[in-house]
Amino acid sequence: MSLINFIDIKSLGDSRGDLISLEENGNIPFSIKRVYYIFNTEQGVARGFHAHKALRQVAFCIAGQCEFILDDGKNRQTVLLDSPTKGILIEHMQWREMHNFSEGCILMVIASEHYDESDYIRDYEQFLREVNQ
Ligand code: T46
Repeated sequence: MSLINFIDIKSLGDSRGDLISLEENGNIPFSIKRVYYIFNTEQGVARGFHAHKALRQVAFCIAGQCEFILDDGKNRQTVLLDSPTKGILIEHMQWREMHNFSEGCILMVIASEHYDESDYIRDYEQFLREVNQ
């Protein structure tokens, strides 16, 4: 079973350029509580290395590209995010890592919940225990 669920967004572009619209419970499959973006990532830096107990998210590279690793405790898959029209759905209890950020990468994330540090599992062994129980 693939861990990678792409969210393909149709651009509403015309001869003037492109336009992407994101709507909760529409092309984003949950109610949106938060949006954040990651930029100015130094070359060679990797981020993530955690799972969330409940949070669901959709991630897009709206500029540049980066690689996501998703891991459900049994399988691990890598995907390249390289288009503002191509998002991935990151479900709860999926370990994620982000690698190989290009220069100028802007990673935008749409989240189903407000920020809550207690929702994070930042230890991989703890994640394996919880996801496999
Ligand atoms: C995720 C991946 C894709 C906040 O205060 N509010 C926020 O909404 C967020 C997202 C972070 N923070 C604080 C917590 C840390 O002190 O910002 C700092 C950096 O966060 P973190 O180290 O968790 O960043 P990443 O890039 O490892 O992970 C982030 C998200 O936290 C996470 O939910 O799924 O991007």
